[in-house]
Amino acid sequence: MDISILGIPMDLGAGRRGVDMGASALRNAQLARTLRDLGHSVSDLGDVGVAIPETLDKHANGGLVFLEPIVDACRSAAERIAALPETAFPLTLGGDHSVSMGTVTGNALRGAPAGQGAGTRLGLIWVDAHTDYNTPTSSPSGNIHGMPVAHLTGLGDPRLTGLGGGWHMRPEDIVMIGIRSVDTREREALREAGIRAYTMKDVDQLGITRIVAETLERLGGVERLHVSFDADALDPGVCPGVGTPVPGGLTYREGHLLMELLSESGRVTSMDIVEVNPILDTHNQTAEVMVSMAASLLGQRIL
Ligand code: DIR
Ligand code: MN
Ligand code: MN
Ligand code: MN
Repeated sequence: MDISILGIPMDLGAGRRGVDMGASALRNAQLARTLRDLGHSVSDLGDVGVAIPETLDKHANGGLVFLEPIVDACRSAAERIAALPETAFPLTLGGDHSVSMGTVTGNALRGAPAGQGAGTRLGLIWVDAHTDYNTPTSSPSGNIHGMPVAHLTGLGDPRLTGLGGGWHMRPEDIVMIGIRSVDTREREALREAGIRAYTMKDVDQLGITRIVAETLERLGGVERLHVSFDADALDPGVCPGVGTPVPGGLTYREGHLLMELLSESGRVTSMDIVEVNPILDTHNQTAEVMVSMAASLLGQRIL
């Protein structure tokens, strides 16, 4: 495969500093070499430009912290990804999870005809402890990294929902896995939208194998399939370098089995790795684990 790595070193959407260094930590953990060793051709496109928080007025936009620079970074990421050749596999590195408003949009717009609402039908597998389905009005924290999925479906601030020029995700094309932290109003909105979310209880009860089978069946009709992997989906013992750790997460093997089965399906066309925070990590363990997850999704096998 032709893999295109793109970094979005942004921590403007998170409550704690340091995820802007995640892309660098993943590169340092031998991401490109690991994927080349699997036989892929890998090109690193470098980073999208992101504003430095210390140079900005935090509340320039009535309440929504750092909204404008987040929109700018997401737009740059979307444009870069949308312009990639059809055959490329974009592997995007955050950054906090608000970068996925740009990456998912860019992937949906690849090869799409120009025009209002244009875009391919993209399936989204959101691997996360959180559902990230807050809007500016429902969010208890005000942090935009808790809001990307809602904005991708068209709910929330028009500057963020407008990134796709009228294109939005269909809620029925979204599946979440690893969920164990949902805010009250977020829960109501998720139910209303009809998004399929597999909680950690579902992982315990059904197992990853059945969850992947159901997910691939549900997303049978999509043209592209994007995996957005928040490092906090994995248990904090496995990935300690995250800003919002929640106990009771996916084990190391559950994470790998999920990636291995998705890889075997041959249907995944792009991936994000987000929320790796080297400041909070121990010896780059979280970046190393996330590189191994990408390797499993991109064809690494035990035998
Ligand atoms: C919480 C935490 N639901 C919020 N979200 C996080 O701030 O909206 N998402 N940490 O990754
Ligand atoms: Mn997230
Ligand atoms: Mn999360
Ligand atoms: Mn987050």
